[in-house]
Amino acid sequence: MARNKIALIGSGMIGGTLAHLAGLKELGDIVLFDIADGIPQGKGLDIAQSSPVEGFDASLTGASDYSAIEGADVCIVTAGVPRKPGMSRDDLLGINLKVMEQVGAGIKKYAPNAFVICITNPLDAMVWALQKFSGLPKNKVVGMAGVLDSSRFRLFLAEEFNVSVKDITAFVLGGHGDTMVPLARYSTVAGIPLPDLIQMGWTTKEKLDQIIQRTRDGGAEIVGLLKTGSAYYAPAASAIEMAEAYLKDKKRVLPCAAHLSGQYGVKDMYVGVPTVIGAGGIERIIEIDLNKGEKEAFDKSVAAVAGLCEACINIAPSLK
Ligand code: A3D
Repeated sequence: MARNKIALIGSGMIGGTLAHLAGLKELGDIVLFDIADGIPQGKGLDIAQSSPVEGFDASLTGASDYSAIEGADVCIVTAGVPRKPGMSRDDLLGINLKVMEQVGAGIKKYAPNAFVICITNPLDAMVWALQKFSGLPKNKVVGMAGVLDSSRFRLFLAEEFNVSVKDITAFVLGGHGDTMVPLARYSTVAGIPLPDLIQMGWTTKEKLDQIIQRTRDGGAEIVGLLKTGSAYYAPAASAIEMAEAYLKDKKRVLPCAAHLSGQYGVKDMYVGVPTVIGAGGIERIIEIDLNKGEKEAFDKSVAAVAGLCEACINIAPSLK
């Protein structure tokens, strides 16, 4: 059986890290693509030269022509610009929307059967536009945000409770980052929900609120430290988990920005919800009952995403 083919569209900080992780995990042969000629070729060659040391078999090539992604099984899109200190994700909309138009056309022509994972910000609006520009089935185009947001939440909770990150599950809904909606009653330490842990004296409501706020600001905290760009190790690891779930038909339950067609009362938008990812792409969207406070927070998040989609339509009316 031939190896899977993974196309990384955008070979910057996240793209290079994706290539390294996909190689280490032997997910398939990897093509790095970027408009900055030389970068994808150089990163591909560098990572390929680590393969004898690490002991993985994968071909790594770089290109600045879309024909190189032909027949890809998975495309992971990071093309565009990241934030600098003082910028919000939404400030990137105008530039990155144009990039999504080019990327969508490239995928439509050369990799129409791929599972497409978008990472470019502002995430929920960019993945929505990318699906429309590419014309690929909605269950095959998904945004990475929830896995990262919940991973950040899990880390901070593990540190607070002094337990392994492995034993923490976190449940987040809504748009990426600032409007993320963490569901404390579905977030647990080995099955014990966070509200119970407050009662057991493991933490306090105030501490938990601080952790939730730090999670929401997780991206900005790293932008503030790096000063020249945004996070890339954890975002890359998160997208690789989604790609692996698809390629290995693992039926993982992962929070993703998925296309909603009425679930949670939302139509034709991408918003973070729990999904099942397997060989069919997004195979299921898990719809849970929200209580009043959760519903209010979720609706606020949806309204923020809707505003961004409107802004996209103003720039590119064909998206309507
Ligand atoms: P960066 O290192 O700048 O890489 C982006 C790459 O895209 C560069 O190499 C550019 O040359 C390339 N590029 C620009 N325009 C095009 C184009 N038209 N076609 C092909 N390639 C192009 O950024 P990064 O890797 O750090 O971040 C990439 C994106 O991910 C940014 O939009 C970030 O805001 C976003 N991001 C999202 C998350 C989420 O959780 C959703 C987290 C972190 C970063």
